[in-house]
Amino acid sequence: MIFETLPTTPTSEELIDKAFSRAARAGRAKSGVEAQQSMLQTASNVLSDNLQNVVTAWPDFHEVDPFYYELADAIVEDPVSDADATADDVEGPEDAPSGVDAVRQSLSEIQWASRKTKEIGRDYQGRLPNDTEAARKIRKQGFARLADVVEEVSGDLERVGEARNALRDLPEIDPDDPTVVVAGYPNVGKSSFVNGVTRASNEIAEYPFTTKGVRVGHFERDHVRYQIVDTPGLLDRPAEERNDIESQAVSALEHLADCVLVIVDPSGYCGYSLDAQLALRDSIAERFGDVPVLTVGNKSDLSTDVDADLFMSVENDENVDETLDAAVEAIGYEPELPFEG
Ligand SMILES: Nc1nc2c(ncn2[C@@H]2O[C@H](COP(=O)(O)OP(=O)(O)O)[C@@H](O)[C@H]2O)c(=O)[nH]1
Ligand SMILES: [Mg+2]
Repeated sequence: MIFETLPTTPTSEELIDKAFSRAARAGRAKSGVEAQQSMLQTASNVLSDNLQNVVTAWPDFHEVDPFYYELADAIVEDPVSDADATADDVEGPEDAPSGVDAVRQSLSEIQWASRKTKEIGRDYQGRLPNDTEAARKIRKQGFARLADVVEEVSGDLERVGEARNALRDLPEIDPDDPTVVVAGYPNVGKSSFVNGVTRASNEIAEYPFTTKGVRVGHFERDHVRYQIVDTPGLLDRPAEERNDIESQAVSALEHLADCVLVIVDPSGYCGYSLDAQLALRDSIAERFGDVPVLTVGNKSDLSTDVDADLFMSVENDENVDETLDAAVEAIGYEPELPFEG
């Protein structure tokens, strides 16, 4: 997973502490003006390198799969408008970037700070006089400038750190693997179905970005690994009831899905009218465009009174594998064989 390897982002205080304590150690190894020179060089190198490392740890968002891009955009919290606002902060909240754009902007600020700390180091080294006391004074001024620059991006480091924490907890999902997305109103049997077909592999991972968490599991057919995604809180009610983050997560699912199974419960035991369930099915079919959408009537042990593509009873393990087969067939995935062609 692309965000899994993102290292912890240091805070501005951690960076400054690290740089100045390394500088002090470097200074102790020398004496006179040379000690001051060495301190400036060490502090500026440590800051510049560590700031640069924060930036280069991130993937280029232009090359990130659209599924992950949308997801990252949904997960990354928008900056709180007045969190690090200062008197000369003229940007209104309506101009402030959100989601991935906010992270990208923060990364470019951190990039700026990396260049700036290098520059300051060179600049102050060039200004060191031959007198030790005078040199110490200049070195201190240099340190103050370095600390100012790092503090200026403290909000950016924080934002990038929060984004990293949110993103690295995403479970393994491969946007290139063929994927079945399971939709339908609550209590129709989505989780029972997903649990049933992935039980053997026992690999369900929660996606922690809605209150309920999207769950991702896997199954195999003809040596091909398929992903199956349960979507509580997302594709389980009308679109107009979704908040912004949820709508965006649905956009991410559109990039991911190769087949959507809309589970309906004609028995009505789920507590939702069949009309409402079919309306949800229609809106999903429209939203997912070219992706095949199959209507699956579950709880066939209770009722089959609906116009569906398939019927199953997860409870009685009837037609469950066949339903999965139908999804696999609808996907029609042809693995690329490297020795063909
Ligand atoms: N009678 C019957 N009950 C089922 C069937 N499948 C699931 N259920 C029950 O329906 C309820 C809701 O199932 P669940 O999987 O949690 O639904 P979800 O909210 O769509 O994930 C549970 O009590 C299940 O035991 C079925 O085929 N027949
Ligand atoms: Mg469920």
